[in-house]
Amino acid sequence: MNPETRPFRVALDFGTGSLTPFGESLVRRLSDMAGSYADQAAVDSLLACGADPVIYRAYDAGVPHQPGHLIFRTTIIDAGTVGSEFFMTKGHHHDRDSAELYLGMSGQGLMLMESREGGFSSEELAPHAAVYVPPGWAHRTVNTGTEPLIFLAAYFADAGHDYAAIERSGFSRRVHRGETGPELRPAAAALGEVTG
Ligand code: PAN
Ligand code: ZN
Repeated sequence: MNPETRPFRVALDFGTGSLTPFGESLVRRLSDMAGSYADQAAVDSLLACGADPVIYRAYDAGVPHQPGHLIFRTTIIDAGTVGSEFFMTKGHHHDRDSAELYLGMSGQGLMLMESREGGFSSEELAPHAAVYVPPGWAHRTVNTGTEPLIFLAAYFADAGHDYAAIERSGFSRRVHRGETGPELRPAAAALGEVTG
């Protein structure tokens, strides 16, 4: 434990996701997420016409990354799609398998979770809902609504983030805007739809 860390409080704005007095710690644009979306033609044409939208941002409470501490941060995923696939986070495993707790603050979304053993689960994330991510489950959050999706996540300070496996093989399911609402589709089928 860092003996210099005193108890503190932050102001949480449920409407914007800001975490005062802290500033934005992360901004990910479409160009930062190469390969994440199934429809590469849609990615290319957005980038070619100069549109490189911000997909999501995060505010971090600045807790030290030392064992025993609990990191917490808000994420704001804008509403939108790339092709028919909803805006989402890159998704990751934690280097050290450990749990994480998500709390919905505003908007409507879906969490995709996948275990190292091939298990899959999806849970809706919305205000008044908390989603528990057990140790060893990769997680990605998808904004399935028309407003920004805002949530708070808390995880162990020594968990670390491993993006490589997800960048390599993605999640087994993708979330698309369907005729009647969000549709969870097998990743292979989603790719087939784009290329076929
Ligand atoms: C979250 C995520 C945040 C951004 O705080 O880090 O939503 O998503 P990516 O890290 O996948 O870009 C969390 O799960 N932290 O562990
Ligand atoms: Zn995480």
